[in-house]
Amino acid sequence: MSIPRALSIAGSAARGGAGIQADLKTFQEMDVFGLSAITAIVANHPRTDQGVFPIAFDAIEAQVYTALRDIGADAIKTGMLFTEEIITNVAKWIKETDTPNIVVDPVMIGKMGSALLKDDAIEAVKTKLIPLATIITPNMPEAARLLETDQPLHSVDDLKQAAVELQKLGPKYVLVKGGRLEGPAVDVLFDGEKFHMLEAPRIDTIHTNGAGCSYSAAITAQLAKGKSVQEAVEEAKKFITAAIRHSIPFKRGVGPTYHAAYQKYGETGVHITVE
Ligand code: PXL
Repeated sequence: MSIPRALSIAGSAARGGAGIQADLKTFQEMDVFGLSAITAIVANHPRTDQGVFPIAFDAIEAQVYTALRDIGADAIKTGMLFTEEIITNVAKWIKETDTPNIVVDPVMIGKMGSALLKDDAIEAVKTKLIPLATIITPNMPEAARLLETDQPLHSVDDLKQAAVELQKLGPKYVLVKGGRLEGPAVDVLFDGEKFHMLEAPRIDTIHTNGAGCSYSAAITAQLAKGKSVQEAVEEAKKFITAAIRHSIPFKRGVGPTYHAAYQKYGETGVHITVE
């Protein structure tokens, strides 16, 4: 017997809702065999207040090498890569594999405020990693940052324009996520020709820690299963909308989304239009 496999190269989030933890929970929900390579640990030290603990480069290389050599991957997702050295090498490793589906989530700042990417590493994301991507999944601030514009994105039209510009960096598809829009949460998927608008109702909650990670992990899982990019994004949007609808406050700060929600409760609030 065989099942689809997905490798996440990302940070470990001790709070359990984002990063590698979100990715593996999402892969499991979708019956995809999850593999991980941890680049850094995100957790707050109670005395020093240190928030990011990088992993030695050799340990990152060992994880990627072992995962791909012993198990293999039908899709690879990148999340928190943190440094230029890691980005450059992840790009090299991706080029060396025959994995057909590459999802690049260009994470920069966590919902709890952690810096997940060094400022001097953004250029490497743009020039080395994004050109290899099947799909990139920036949110609105990340899209603006990648485009080096001081103009924040406000409207669905801004998202569409950003998607067109970002596609020029070389990924096959761009998904600009409209989680920070006013009104419904509309995401724009652009394939170089058509726009797919995925609309979900705005859910009134602050508890969305790891929503971006989980959304792109769901896309990764669906691609690993052989779905088209459009199908993968549609299923993932339903998954993350349900997960946000049923998100969990827990004890302190921004709570996580609930990864089991889509399986348990389904989701009928997502609507798609094509232009
Ligand atoms: O959601 C972005 C994110 C990605 N990766 C790690 C994180 C976070 C947010 O907290 O901790 C490791």
